[in-house]
Amino acid sequence: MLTAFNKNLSENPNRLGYLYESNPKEEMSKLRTRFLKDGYLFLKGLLKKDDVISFREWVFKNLKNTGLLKENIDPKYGIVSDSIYNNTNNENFLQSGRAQNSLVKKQISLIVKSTKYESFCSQPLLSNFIDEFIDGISYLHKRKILRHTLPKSDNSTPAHYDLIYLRAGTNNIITAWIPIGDIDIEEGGLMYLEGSHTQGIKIEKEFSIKNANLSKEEQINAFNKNMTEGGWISKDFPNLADKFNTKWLVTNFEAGDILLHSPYLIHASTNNKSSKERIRLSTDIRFQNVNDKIDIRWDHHWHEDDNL
Ligand SMILES: O=C(O)CCC(=O)C(=O)O
Repeated sequence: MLTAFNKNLSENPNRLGYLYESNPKEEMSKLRTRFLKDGYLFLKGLLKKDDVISFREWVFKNLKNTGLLKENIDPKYGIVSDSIYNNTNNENFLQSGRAQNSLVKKQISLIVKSTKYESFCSQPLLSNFIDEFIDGISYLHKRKILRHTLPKSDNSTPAHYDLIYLRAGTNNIITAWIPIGDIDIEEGGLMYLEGSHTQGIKIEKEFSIKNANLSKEEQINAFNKNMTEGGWISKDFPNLADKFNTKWLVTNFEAGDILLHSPYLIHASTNNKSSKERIRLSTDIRFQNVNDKIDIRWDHHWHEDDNL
């Protein structure tokens, strides 16, 4: 059963579907056309499975002494320790679904700045693909988000589209969401609201009309007075699918898979209900053509108190 924010997404099977798999070796023109039509590409096995697993292992090894992981189990499995729930500041925990204890936060802020993470995110298999896909030289935004979503958390990512947070640059942004290890459907990987990039364009137009009287600085602010809390579109996912008469698209992710999405596509995630008590590890990073206008607010390292 898929749940998020106390709603059951599995209740109406007509509102759920699977992501369409693309082969990264398909002709680039076909992949570009599919991205424009669907607002996303689910690239099966773009990265080498072993490289992804070994990066996962490295991340969890560096979180070993924080109390996050169950002891006496190889850290690469990312099995959560029960004690983390006791050490967690509940309010923040509920907001993010991520451990908020200071050791974990400190360690993650170091990992985010590491050469290993930088090179994982800019590895040639991905950067060459993006360069070819945009037919130019890609730029990777420095603010790269590394998420570890805990099982048994009531929280997940509310529905939103990315441009809300990136309004001060080009709208030709491509987000890459990378599962760092396998993420089964019930472990709450990313999901897309089918066809919603067209809605995202409309919603953003409405916001720009509402925001027109605000200062330039407020207009680009995802948290200005016209936005909902956190810049989210909704926390009621079944209702959103009904409203737009569409489906949430989910899948079982394997290490090596990658999602690419348009900055207007509405996406979210469900609760991590891992029966293996496995932490959902992923990163989401943003690319654009280096020639296009860059939102300089993204020129810093992400950290756990970054509001994203
Ligand atoms: O991983 C998540 O739960 C959210 C990721 C996200 O919002 C994104 O990739 O843009």
